[in-house]
Amino acid sequence: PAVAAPAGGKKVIANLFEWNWPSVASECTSTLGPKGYGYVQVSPPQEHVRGNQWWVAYQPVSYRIESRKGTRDQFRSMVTTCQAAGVKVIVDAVINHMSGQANGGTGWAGSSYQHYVYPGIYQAQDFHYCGRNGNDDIVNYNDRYEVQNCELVNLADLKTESDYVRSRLAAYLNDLLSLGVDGFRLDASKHMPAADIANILSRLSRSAYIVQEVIYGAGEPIRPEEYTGNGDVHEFRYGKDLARVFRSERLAYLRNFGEGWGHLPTGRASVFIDNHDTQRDDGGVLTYRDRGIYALANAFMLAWPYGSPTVMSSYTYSNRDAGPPSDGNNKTLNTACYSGWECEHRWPVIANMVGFRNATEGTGVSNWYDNGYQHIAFSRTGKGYITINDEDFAINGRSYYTGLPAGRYCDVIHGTFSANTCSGPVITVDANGWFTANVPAHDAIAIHASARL
Ligand code: LM2
Repeated sequence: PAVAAPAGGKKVIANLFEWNWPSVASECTSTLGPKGYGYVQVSPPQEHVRGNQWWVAYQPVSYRIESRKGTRDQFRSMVTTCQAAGVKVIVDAVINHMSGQANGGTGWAGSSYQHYVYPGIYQAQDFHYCGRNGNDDIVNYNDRYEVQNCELVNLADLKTESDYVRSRLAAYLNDLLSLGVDGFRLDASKHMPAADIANILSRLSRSAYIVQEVIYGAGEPIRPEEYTGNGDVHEFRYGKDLARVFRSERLAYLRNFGEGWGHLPTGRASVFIDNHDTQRDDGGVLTYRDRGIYALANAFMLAWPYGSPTVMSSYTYSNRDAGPPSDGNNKTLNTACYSGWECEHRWPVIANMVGFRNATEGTGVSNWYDNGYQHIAFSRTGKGYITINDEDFAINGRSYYTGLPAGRYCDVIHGTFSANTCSGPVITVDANGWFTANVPAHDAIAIHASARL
């Protein structure tokens, strides 16, 4: 049985892309728990092909929990540590395919493999051979059969309609559940029929949070909506549309962002500004390289009540294929934030807005304001208020109606609230629910009920 994110509670996911297990564990304790993140998403934990590219993780050769990111024991201990810090763990599960190397070899943990033979796990009969395009690769995304029966970049495509393959995949997921994990991001879900995923999930030993990767493509026959019966679905239009709005349109257009733009139902949408694929392969999206505007876009995502947000956390790269900082044997090094790793989830604006999301959970939007262009503001009714000024000029001396109880609130965009003190500016809401403040160009102010002095 699968369930979506539980109502209420802390729902923000931090995607610690390619972090090793000891580093994930210490981040849960030092930062993710204290800042209010509800989940950490980790990169694929199973044995994979060797190499220093990040994408070796997406080429499984066995389901041993042993990878460049750590051993089974380190993984188990990471899960326990994160949960003790109040952070649930979501695993990126690669279940559509195995490796794509034309020649076999030896995996990270020592398992030998051939392209369609993974001894003791899968044999040639367990894979699809679609008989198209000369090499069985997917070419035409307008053809449902091809997308679900041919190979994604030569990756050996599992026959997910077969009872044996389903049971083997469920055994892998159940092993992860036995190690305590709380949910799965199902990689390449679009390449598996929704009914196959439903069958695999029906074999799970307990409920788990499910998010499926189904990349929206205009006019394509396979649609994200087909998968909502299984759990949440990544809404790829969100980050693309938001980037366009920030780069070349108007923030004023965001007043009905989400379902009003034709995106998935809010209760099923998993949203993000960028992920590990789009930051590399989709020139349009905002990424850590956009710095202040990236922080503002994340602040909007965390303030706006649509979908379940994921905050991306990247390592620094210039070459698309380059793996994370690692030792001479391609073992991933411990994370050093701001030195080879971007750690967007720690940026003060982003980390503090997680607290805003938690404080305003379950409330709607009211008091929308826009100037027709790049200045917007809105309340999360009774609990919070944000104004974002993405104009090239400061907006000074304006008054904002928040509807919040009178009081002194920490501006969490410029200060951190802790132990009842604010390290930045304090915003005073008067008895009628108004405050007056200056907002610099490309900046914001945000206040909420859990950061009130
Ligand atoms: C995904 N979602 O559906 C992941 O989010 C994405 O990152 C994965 O691609 C993909 N599906 C497969 O799990 C990455 C990466 C590719 C890489 C594959 C497999 O973006 O570049 O492909 O993982 O490691 C690489 C080579 C490719 C080669 C393939 C097989 O780039 O040229 O194909 O390995 O050897 C011949």
